[in-house]
Amino acid sequence: MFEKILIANRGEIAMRIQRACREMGIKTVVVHSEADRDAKYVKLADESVCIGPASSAQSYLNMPAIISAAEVTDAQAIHPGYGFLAENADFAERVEKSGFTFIGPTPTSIRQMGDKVTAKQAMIKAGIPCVPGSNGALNDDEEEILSTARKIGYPVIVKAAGGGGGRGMRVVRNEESLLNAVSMTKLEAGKAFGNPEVYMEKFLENPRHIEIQVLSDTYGNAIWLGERDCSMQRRHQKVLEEAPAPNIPRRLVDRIGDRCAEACSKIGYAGAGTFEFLYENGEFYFIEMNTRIQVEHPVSELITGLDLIQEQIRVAAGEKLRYKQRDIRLVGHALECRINAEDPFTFVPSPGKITTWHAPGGPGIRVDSHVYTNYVVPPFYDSMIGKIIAYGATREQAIHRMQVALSEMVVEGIKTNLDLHRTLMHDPGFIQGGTNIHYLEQKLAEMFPETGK
Ligand code: MV4
Repeated sequence: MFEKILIANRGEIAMRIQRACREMGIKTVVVHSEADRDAKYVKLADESVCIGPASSAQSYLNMPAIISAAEVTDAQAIHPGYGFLAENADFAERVEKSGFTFIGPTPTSIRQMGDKVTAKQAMIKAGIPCVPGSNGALNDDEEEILSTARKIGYPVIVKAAGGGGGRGMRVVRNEESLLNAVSMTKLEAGKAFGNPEVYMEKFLENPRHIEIQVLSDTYGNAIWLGERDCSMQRRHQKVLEEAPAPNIPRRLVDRIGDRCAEACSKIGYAGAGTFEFLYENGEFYFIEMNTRIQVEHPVSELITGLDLIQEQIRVAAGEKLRYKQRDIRLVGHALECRINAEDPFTFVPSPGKITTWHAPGGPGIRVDSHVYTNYVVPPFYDSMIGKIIAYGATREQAIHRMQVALSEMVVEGIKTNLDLHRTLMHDPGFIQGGTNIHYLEQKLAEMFPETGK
């Protein structure tokens, strides 16, 4: 096992990785920007290295600075967390070439999944159901593009191979607007991702976003750790996640989960990962695979009893998976509310000094956060300041526990989305379960018709 791991991230996930390491007796090095110098998790680490100014480009995205920090502190492995360099294949490659272990899948896997066209081709080959669409990237033949869309049937969606997470896509509802939409998406994709390739899919109007958590080792063993429902989102930012997904027949989820684990072995995937699906009318359709640990990983931890960060570290250290699929039992229900420092009406980030931070507790309540009273939320990074995760034997119990936790939680000095969560926990649609990806935006439009949000 590693003796020392460098954490190439900040905020709650830096704190989360540090806790996992300390429990395993692994020393930690935290790299930080000048803006994060005084954060408590930086002081809690065994060592810390300032790698640059506040701007992410010069600190958390600064590959040479991070690798130098690993060299000077004699760390053996680098955990990238999520965001920043977590899904950067070049970074993973440079980490490995410098003699360190990248805690995550191979650069080849990251690259394969980073290109949504090669990802989809790999999934089709591995027997994962995908959204009907073009066979690979579109070429320049206009007649062929038109006939592909005709075969799929309108509406279609044109997506950039280099996109993902909602970036670089266009819905096309009729043949008249298709060719222009394709050229526009190509042009934008070339500029934004350095790759003008686009592909086409049937556009699903009202799907749910269901994802499967997987974990595999470097010996071809792979398991899946239940699903998460991440449909409650606004502008591609998840707000609330839960596991298991309510109101989906168990046999359907089990079947897709088994396929995902099988696919991991087939494609030689090693590490933690997430298969993203759209779920509509009783069918799952693969859209993307994430090759990182995700923000919402705690809900999977609570229903499986695993520590996903520790398992990532074990797999990266070359250990065999400690669990077979039959060892995995999904027990109970978990919800996660993301607490953001933001204006509750405009959703504009609200950085500044937290004058009161009172976190909830009690049975089944977990709070993953790096903040505290008098912490100053810097304006340079993501506005998420923590997560409340509630676990219960049933969904109903998890909701009740989350309601109580949200009523206890006090954050003063900055604006937050706590009231939105309090509203959602009593929302009839949410309580019934199984809302689609448009539900929250529609609800917000009804709540605040004048703001147009
Ligand atoms: C889609 C879709 C409908 N049909 N693909 C958005 C993020 C990226 N991961 C894929 N996305 C979508 N792809 C087809 N064929 C609708 C979305 C989508 C969406 C997906 C998941 C969660 C939130 C979303 C919000 C808007 C659109």
